[in-house]
Amino acid sequence: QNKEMINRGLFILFEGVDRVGKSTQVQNLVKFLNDKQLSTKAMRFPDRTTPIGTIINAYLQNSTNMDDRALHLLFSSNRWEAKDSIYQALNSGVNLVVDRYSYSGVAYTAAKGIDFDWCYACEKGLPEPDVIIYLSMNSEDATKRGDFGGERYEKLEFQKKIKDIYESKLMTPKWKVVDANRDIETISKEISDIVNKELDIIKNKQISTIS
Ligand code: NYM
Ligand code: MG
Repeated sequence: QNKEMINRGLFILFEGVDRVGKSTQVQNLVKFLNDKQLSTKAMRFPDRTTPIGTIINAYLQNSTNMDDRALHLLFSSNRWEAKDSIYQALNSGVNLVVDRYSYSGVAYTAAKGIDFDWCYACEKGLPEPDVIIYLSMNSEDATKRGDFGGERYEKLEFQKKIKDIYESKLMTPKWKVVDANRDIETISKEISDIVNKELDIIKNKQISTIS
């Protein structure tokens, strides 16, 4: 088949604080798109399966400590090391549904009081998502959800700071804000409607980079 005839894949990103239901919605959207015969893969950051991801995982599970900036750069490296496979998937027509990316990186480190622009700088040049879906929920409700509190960062006061950085410094009019405090099917339906609209608009645009 002629290469020009393949539409590139869409880069769809889910962002939000811990326990808002991103992973569930990623799974549901991947299934929705594959059921429509649109080849789609899930991806997540941090990718804990690489050597860099192993170090990040040890930190998140509280078994090692690390300088905040050193850790930030590892999270960023963990995206840079995935860059080629992101382009490869998109250019071969595979949609990617991604659970966290650069915006998590900036929000979580800046919430520690580290300069926002410093945090953002190492993300510049990475492939940019076409669609960003931000799952929004009140921090008190999110922290009451099952499994919350097991990993580092899962503390109410810190979660509120992260939410504030997402919503006051990272969010642009392009972000799709979805109310995550509803039942799973209602949320999935709203998300699949959003993505259906974007599929047609975006498929002929070049992949841009974070700037
Ligand atoms: N996290 C995630 C960061 O601090 N920086 C990053 O760049 C990324 C991608 O890792 N609490 C944090 C957010 C989460 C934690 O992610 C693990 P998850 O989605 O819970 O596996
Ligand atoms: Mg988590």
